[in-house]
Amino acid sequence: MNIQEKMEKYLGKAVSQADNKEIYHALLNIVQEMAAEKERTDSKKKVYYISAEFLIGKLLSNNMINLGIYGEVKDILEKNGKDICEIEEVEPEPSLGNGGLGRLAACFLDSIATLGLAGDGIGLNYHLGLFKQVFENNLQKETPNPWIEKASWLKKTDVTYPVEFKGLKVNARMYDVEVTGYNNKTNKLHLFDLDSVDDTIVKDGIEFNKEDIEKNLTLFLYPDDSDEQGRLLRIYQQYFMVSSGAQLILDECTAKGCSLYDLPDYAVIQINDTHPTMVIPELIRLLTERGLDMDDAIDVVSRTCAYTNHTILAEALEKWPVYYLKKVVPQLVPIIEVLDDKVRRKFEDESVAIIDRNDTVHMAHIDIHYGFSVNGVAALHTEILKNSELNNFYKIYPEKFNNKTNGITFRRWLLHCNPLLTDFLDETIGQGYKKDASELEKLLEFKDDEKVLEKLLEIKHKNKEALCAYLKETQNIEISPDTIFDIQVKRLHEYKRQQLNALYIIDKYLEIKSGKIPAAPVTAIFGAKAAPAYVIAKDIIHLILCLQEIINNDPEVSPYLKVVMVENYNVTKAGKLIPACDISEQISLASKEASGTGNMKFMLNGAVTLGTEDGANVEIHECVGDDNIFVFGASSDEVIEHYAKADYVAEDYYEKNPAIKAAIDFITSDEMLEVGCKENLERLQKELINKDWFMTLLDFDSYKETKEKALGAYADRKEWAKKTLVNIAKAGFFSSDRTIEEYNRDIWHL
Ligand code: 26Q
Repeated sequence: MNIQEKMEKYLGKAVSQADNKEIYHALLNIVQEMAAEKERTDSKKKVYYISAEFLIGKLLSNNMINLGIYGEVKDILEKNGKDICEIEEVEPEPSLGNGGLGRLAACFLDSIATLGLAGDGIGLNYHLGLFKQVFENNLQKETPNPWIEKASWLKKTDVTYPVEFKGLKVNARMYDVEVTGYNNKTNKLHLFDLDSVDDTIVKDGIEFNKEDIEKNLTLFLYPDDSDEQGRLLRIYQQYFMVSSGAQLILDECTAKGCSLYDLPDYAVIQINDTHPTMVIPELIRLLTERGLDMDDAIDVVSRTCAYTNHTILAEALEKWPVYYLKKVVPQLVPIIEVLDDKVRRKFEDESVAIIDRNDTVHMAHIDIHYGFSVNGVAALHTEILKNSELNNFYKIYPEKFNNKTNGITFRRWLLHCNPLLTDFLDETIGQGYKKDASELEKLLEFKDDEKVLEKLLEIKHKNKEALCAYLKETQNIEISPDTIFDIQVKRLHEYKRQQLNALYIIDKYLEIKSGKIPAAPVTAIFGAKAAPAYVIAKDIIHLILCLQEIINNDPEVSPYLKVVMVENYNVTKAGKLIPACDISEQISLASKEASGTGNMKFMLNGAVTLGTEDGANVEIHECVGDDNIFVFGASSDEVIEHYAKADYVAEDYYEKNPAIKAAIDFITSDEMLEVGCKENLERLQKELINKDWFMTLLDFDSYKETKEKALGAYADRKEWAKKTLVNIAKAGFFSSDRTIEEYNRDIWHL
């Protein structure tokens, strides 16, 4: 049966007679069947990528691309008067991640399957995912994001595991999502859930009873942790995930005939940040229950687990008071005490202890002592871990530390989101780059080919037109594709410095008002969710929304400058924004962004980076050279020194730099107070003058100067097109296929 016949059999009618929803369900069904036929059965050793987040995005089109039927389906639909893009709209987006870390896990699953490696994901099936963001009165409001429908990518299985908390026994049920490889076998993402979870306990936004664990356990991703109840719930979630995961791993290995002593020959567990760290004591517990003595169990687990660090922000490193663990998972406490005791016997250095003097458990320390590999996610990040943040550990275990610079899957971030560019690359350099991303460099031969350069500009313009239409339809905002699209999309965090971009916008607005007309009109586009309890982050969103209202409605300014804050930024929206970008804003305070992966997506789609020497920006700079990136700001060494000396005083910059003063004063100007909330705006203003922990003002002048250079360079269309071309050509290194090959070569040995 061909695909059209299959569709019609499922539909019970002609494709032309079916509506978009019916067609989506037919395709979902067919794709799931095809994916299942390619399931892998044949491996001894497997990697288990365990993560509290998998930001997989919509799956239909990507699965069809990977199964090699996308083109055929698109044609069938077209012949029957249907549009694949409209079918895509029907699919809800699972929001099972916050941002980079979750999206990385999704890209990795794609690459593991594409490279034909045996590797499954283990995570949680959050019913309402991360909240959905809506804007009301220029403020972020949070609402639930229900994404699970009767027919979805989730396949309910009969596999269940008992999980025990203090005073509560539950059964975890496993759901599976097929992970298709590009022209290759299918792996699985196992998501654990609890049958008794009840969505109806959510009231008023995202409020719910945090104590009713049987009803709330997998309701939301990372529920608000601003109070103790929220933090305890996080521990419930984490333990639920790792206990079910550990039981699954042991079951699969023993089914393959593995003796528990040989676990490392059958399984490697990649721990995605510290959120799944309890898998270490839990596995030790399960192994001792199954007959190993403690020392053997510790040895086996230590040779099975590997840890990836994604942050150097102290406040993001997980530390749990022992009494929290005693309240939720008392069975792990004696094991963690043994782990701590062994460390204390071996090392005098208090800073490497697992349980500190305040009876707090440092989760990362468990991973480092009792895992065999510790990796950072970009070259600079790994160096900072080795030389400062984790230096005391590096001195003990230099052989464990290694770098794995992040990557992105080109299937989603080029083939799917930018078909125009993909087709043009196919015509120009052949299709080899789809399997071997380094072949993108063939594009460099065309650096002086006028036709190729013109074509790249034309594709970008078309993608900008498509974004304009989308923003008009979804947010009723009108922008022009003939302006420079300057885009900053990522989670809202002070260290990412959306506020620096906002101050620049205010500065520009004030210049235009005073009669200084910019050479080229700019559209500044933002997209960002803020954690519900992160007050200053929400104030920054408020600032941007107020600027949007003021600037876009000012006829003196809006011909030259517009501001767009995209609502509910997610994977789907990323797919529409990134191909349309001219300037990619990657402006974190140097040393703070572990890697970044948005930076790579923009580069691959021909945007030019405006960025600090931070995270993977450093490697992007090395790849494209000085002429094809705009770099500014203090270096990571300088920043680290400022923190060490505590000599950065924001107020000095405010007092001594008139442009900075004017921009910051504007935050509480009459215009702003007319559209915004006094309390929020004053709080943000005070924060910037008196604290500014992430040194926004330190880099203001250098940002402004470099941004002007970038905007100026855009005017020479041919030279700009060359920069675009070099960025695309050099993006091959940032394929997650390369990253996964390195994980396998150095850590997993599958
Ligand atoms: C921890 C404890 C308590 C509450 C929340 C958390 C928590 C939740 C999510 C801590 C961190 C996260 C997510 C982190 C994250 O997304 N990190 C990003 O990882 C990317 C992939 O490696 C990097 O590219 C980014 O630089 C890094 O910020």
